[in-house]
Amino acid sequence: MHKIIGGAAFAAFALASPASAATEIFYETFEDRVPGNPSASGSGYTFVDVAGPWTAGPGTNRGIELQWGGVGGAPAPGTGRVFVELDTTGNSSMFYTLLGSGKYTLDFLFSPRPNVAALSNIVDLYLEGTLLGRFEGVGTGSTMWTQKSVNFTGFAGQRLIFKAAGNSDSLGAYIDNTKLTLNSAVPEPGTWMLMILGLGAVGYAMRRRRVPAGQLSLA
Ligand SMILES: [Ca+2]
Ligand SMILES: [Ca+2]
Repeated sequence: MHKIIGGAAFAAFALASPASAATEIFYETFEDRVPGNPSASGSGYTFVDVAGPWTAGPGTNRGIELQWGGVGGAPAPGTGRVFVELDTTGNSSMFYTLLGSGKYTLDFLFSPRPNVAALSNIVDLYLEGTLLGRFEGVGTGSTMWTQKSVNFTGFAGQRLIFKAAGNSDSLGAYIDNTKLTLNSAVPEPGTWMLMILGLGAVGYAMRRRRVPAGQLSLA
C-alpha cells in the first residue's frame, strides 16, 4: 500500500517538475518582414499587421512600423537593417500570445528615436494589464541601442504587449532583436487542481478497497 501511495506522489511530482532546459520560443530580428522587399534594400518605412510572432494591437490597430536603411537612425551594429518603431501614425502597440505557461525571459534591444524628446520616446511592456517595465530616453543625434531583459511568469493565452506611451505624435522609440525564452514550464492553476483532485480520488479509492500492489491503475 505504501508503495502505491509513493508511486502516485512521485507521478504527481514528475508532472509538476519544471523542464530543466530553457527553450527559445522565438528570436525575431524583423529582417525579412518588409513586404515585397525581403532584403530591405534602400531605406524607408512601412506599416504591417503582422511581423513574425508579433501582431499589431491590441486596441486601436495603428500597425507595426518597420523602418529600414537608416531612414530615422542607424540600426545597432550587427543587427541588420530593419527594426520596429513603436509610434506609427500615433502611439502603437504589438503583442504576442503565450502558447504555454511558465517562467519566461524577454530580451530585446531598445533605442530612443534620435532628436525626439523623452516624453515621446516611451515604450511600456505589459503582460496583459500588468506593467513589466518602462523604457524611455532622450533622443540625441544618433540611435543609442541598449540591451534589455525582463523576467516574468505567464500563462498560456496571456498577451505580451509592447505599447508606445507618452506623446502620440508619429515619432517614437525603437525595438529590435526580440527574443522570448521559456526557462521552465510550470503547470497552470487548472492542472494543479486536477492533480490534487486526482490524488484525492486515488486515496479515496484505496481507503474504500484494499487493492493489491500493482493492480491499481493511475490512468
Ligand atoms: Ca533588425
Ligand atoms: Ca511618440
